[in-house]
Amino acid sequence: MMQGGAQTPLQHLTTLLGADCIITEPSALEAANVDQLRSYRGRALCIALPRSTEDVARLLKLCNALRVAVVPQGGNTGYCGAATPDASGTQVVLSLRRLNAIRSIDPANYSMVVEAGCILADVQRAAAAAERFFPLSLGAEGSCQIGGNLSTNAGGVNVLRYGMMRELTLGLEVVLADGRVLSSLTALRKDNTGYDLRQLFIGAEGTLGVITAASLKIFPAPRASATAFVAVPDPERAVRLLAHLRQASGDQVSSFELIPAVALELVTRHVPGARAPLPGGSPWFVLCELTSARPGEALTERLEQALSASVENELVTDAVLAQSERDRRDFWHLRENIPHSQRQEGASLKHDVALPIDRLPIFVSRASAWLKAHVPEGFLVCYGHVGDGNLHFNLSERRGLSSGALVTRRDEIRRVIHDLVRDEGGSFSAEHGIGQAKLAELERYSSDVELGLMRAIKKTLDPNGILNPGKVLNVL
Ligand code: FAD
Ligand code: 2HG
Ligand code: ZN
Repeated sequence: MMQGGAQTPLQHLTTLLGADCIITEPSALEAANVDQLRSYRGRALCIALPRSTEDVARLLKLCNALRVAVVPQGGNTGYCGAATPDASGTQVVLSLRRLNAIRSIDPANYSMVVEAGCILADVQRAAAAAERFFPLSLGAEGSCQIGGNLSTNAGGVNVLRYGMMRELTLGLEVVLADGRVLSSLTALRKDNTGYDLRQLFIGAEGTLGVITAASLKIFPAPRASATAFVAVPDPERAVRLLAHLRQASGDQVSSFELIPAVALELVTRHVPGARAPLPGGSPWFVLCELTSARPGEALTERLEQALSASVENELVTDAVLAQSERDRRDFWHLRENIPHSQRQEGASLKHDVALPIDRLPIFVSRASAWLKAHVPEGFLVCYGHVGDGNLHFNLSERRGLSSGALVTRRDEIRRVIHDLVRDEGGSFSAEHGIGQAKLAELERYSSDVELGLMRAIKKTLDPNGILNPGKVLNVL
């Protein structure tokens, strides 16, 4: 008890939810206090583990009254420090991992309602068990949560065909800062009843409300696929190959990932058993996949034909098609292990950028030329979801340098790269969000009108600034 009998915020929270919903155990707090890249470290007051939407509503109402900040945290796999508390020791980390029910699945309407604490892979499995497909797919799918996917508007490897999390969402249940519940778990495809409020919360990184459940689109399950690992001379030919494959396949391309030789080299060096599917020599590769819901569709033949024509047109220099599910998995294993291998290699800088696809090659060539001339401390590992114009334009520190040589130049390098992105009509934040890593970038690259509207929305929905303060937006 505090002097005079007043309760501390921790005591208030424990009284409200019960001791089994408030964690203060140091090892649990340690995991929540640090982001997965270990770039940010904070100190949480506690972790709150509510059991229901009503618990979340009561918690936020109390925190709003006490002016206690709340930091929602999903699987803590994000890249921008968006789920990390500050160092004050006063912020509550709110985990929805107990809200992990698949509430309903409606195969006839191609929709499902899931709670925000569901792990993404569990949602994919639930859809598959109903002979449907939930297409969001990314390297962290075994630990990230739907609430985090929604709040970062996650992308991944199937965006080209199915869209980002925003496009996959039909409705949301959200608890507002004052504890009111906005419940709109509709399964409607058409609904023009005023402003589309759900879109405000998608990609808001927990700064406007806490998402407790979502109504999601599901799709016919893929029943045929064809996957190829393709050598291309440069990104320009990769972009032209994509255009050709979309037309030649009747728009059945679901993934189209660009992989540079240097990334393949990192993976084969750092991941035991990984091996390159094609002989060396090519500077760039593409991993592409066609899928169809129609069983027995001749996708392999279609892909083979399209790739042969592309060899003749000099878009492609070599290609290998997966002959089995094992081959297919091995190809994807290489792609999915790039982030891990880059991490094993040492310090790195990440730039998650999006370009209009026709400007992507010129951006790569301008930015690479600048790096070559000005950044001897690092080498480029530029890969990504080229099918939707998203590049991970990352750098790794060269070996043998004094540790930190690259990272100390982070801001300067980032400025040049992001300015080049802007010059080519692109975005400095494609799929990983803003968090606390890119606040200054948002201010630099947004107009006064955009920033003014964002701040007005924040003030309206969270007038006391309790929801994930210091993330996305500096509120003046
Ligand atoms: P967290 O990191 O815990 O939180 C992210 C943000 O969401 C924070 O602002 C947090 O406050 C907020 N939040 C979490 N839950 C809620 C909620 N219920 N209500 C309101 N706000 C909430 N991302 C991609 O887009 N595409 C990729 O291909 C991709 N690949 C990755 C590969 C690897 C190996 C790793 C480690 C990460 C990858 N990511 C990728 C990044 C990350 O996995 C995604 O951003 C993911 O969507 C984050 O989910 P999470 O549950 O871990 O969220
Ligand atoms: C991916 O596409 C992820 O693999 C991670 O978005 C990107 O580590 C990165 O920079
Ligand atoms: Zn990515």
